[in-house]
Amino acid sequence: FYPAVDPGQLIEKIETYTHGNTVEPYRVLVLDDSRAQAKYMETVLKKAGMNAHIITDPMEIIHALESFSPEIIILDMYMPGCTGMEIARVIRQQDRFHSVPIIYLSAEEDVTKQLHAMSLGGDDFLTKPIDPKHLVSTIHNRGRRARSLLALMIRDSLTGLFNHTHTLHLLDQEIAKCRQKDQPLCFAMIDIDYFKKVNDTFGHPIGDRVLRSLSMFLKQRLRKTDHIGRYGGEEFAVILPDTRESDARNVLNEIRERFSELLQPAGNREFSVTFSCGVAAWKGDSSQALCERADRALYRSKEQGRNCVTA
Ligand code: GH3
Ligand code: MG
Ligand code: MG
Ligand code: MG
Repeated sequence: FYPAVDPGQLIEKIETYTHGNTVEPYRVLVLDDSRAQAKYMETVLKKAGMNAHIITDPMEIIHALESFSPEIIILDMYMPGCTGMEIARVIRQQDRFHSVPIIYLSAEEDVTKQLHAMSLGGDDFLTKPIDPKHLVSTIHNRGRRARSLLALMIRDSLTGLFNHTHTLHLLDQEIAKCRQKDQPLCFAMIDIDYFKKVNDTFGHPIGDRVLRSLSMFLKQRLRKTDHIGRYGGEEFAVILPDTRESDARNVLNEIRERFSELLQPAGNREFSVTFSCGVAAWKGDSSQALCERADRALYRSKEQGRNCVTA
């Protein structure tokens, strides 16, 4: 039997601020075979401002991982037909959920058993009956760490842009959206011209600064809904959702022209840098095919003498 939730008892609503925005509610998946327990957890978590998804059947776990994409998972230890530890093993088998925090929740008081459960893929062990404050604060702490780790993992450290892997992940996501909404999408590849010469002439640190300068430039001039990634060394990728090919070409051409006018400082000297760009519109095909078309367009820009945008 579970007590009614007293909001006053709960930890104050989670309002962590970063960049002036309220942090998105944590997506918490709860698996407990007891419907009453599951409902109670749902109430507690929702009152704490979290996005809770409750399942009572262990068989639903795979589907829930896929459709809900949890950031934190809470598992009951004993369920009919399986244990929380077995479920944890299934979760850990998926690359994407390899380090998602897993919190066990059980009436189990035997510390040896608790520690054994932890050794099998769990991060915390909370005992029933749950103390709402303890639960919410555990989720909050685990969630914050998981998010900051994830934020580091998806970024390139030199430029702060998305890294190669995450850029491709975003591209797949955007393509999936386009399939549903029947919207256009463009993908652009950018490669700095004669960048080796910049390094050779002015040194590697100046070269690094040029990479950061182009990153900032792209961030400032593209929309918030566009995604910018560092695809490789001096190559960048831009995903432009809801954009037609002619618009993408115009935007990137404008950026190309402005960037080429920018003076890059090097001690008491100044120099300028250009880039070439290839644009491709999504044609209902795979992200791989789209990338290949953008790459070929980029190659044509290089062939045509560089400092231009080709679609
Ligand atoms: P092209 O116009 O044909 O693209 O010529 P390029 O010189 O730009 O192309 P190339 O592929 O020959 O050289 C790329 C250079 O980019 C070589 C490499 O040292 C440099 N580079 C790659 N990553 C970094 C980095 O993180 N920092 C710096 N400073 N240079 C980098
Ligand atoms: Mg149970
Ligand atoms: Mg290159
Ligand atoms: Mg280059």
